[in-house]
Amino acid sequence: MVVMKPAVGLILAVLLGSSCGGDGSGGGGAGGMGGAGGSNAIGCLTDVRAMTYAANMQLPSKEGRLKLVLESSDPAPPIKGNNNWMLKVLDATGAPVTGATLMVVPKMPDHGHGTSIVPTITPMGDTYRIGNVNLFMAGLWEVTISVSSGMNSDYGVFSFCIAG
Ligand SMILES: [Cu+2]
Repeated sequence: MVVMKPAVGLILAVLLGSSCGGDGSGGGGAGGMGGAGGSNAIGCLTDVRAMTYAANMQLPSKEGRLKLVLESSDPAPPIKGNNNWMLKVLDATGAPVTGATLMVVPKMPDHGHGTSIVPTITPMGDTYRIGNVNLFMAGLWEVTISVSSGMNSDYGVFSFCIAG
């Protein structure tokens, strides 16, 4: 049983300043964090990589050993900013996998950056609470969830188009 220590980075400004310039779709560039009223064009609305959020959405892991069940997102669907997810992990027989070590890494594949805020993992019975899923800008995010538990080690990627 491993409980990861909450580790919240506060250097988001550094990240914002150094990355994120690549897509050319927005006029705002790196300063966009505070601009809640901005009218960023969301280029991912019809992106085939983006999944449609639904409570209890299921994702087979890459090697097919596990199933990741996103029971809920708060807020729902995921928004620009901090999100808290409830995730259940099922094994090949459909039984909940408890006591696993999870690693959750959000990234924007088209911008080549992640986030300095490390999501927190809190086991809650059969479910894991993933706090601080910090999707800090509009666009396509890929959230890789790696699970290791005994013999099972696998991962899945949830992809969402985050509105501005
Ligand atoms: Cu970005």
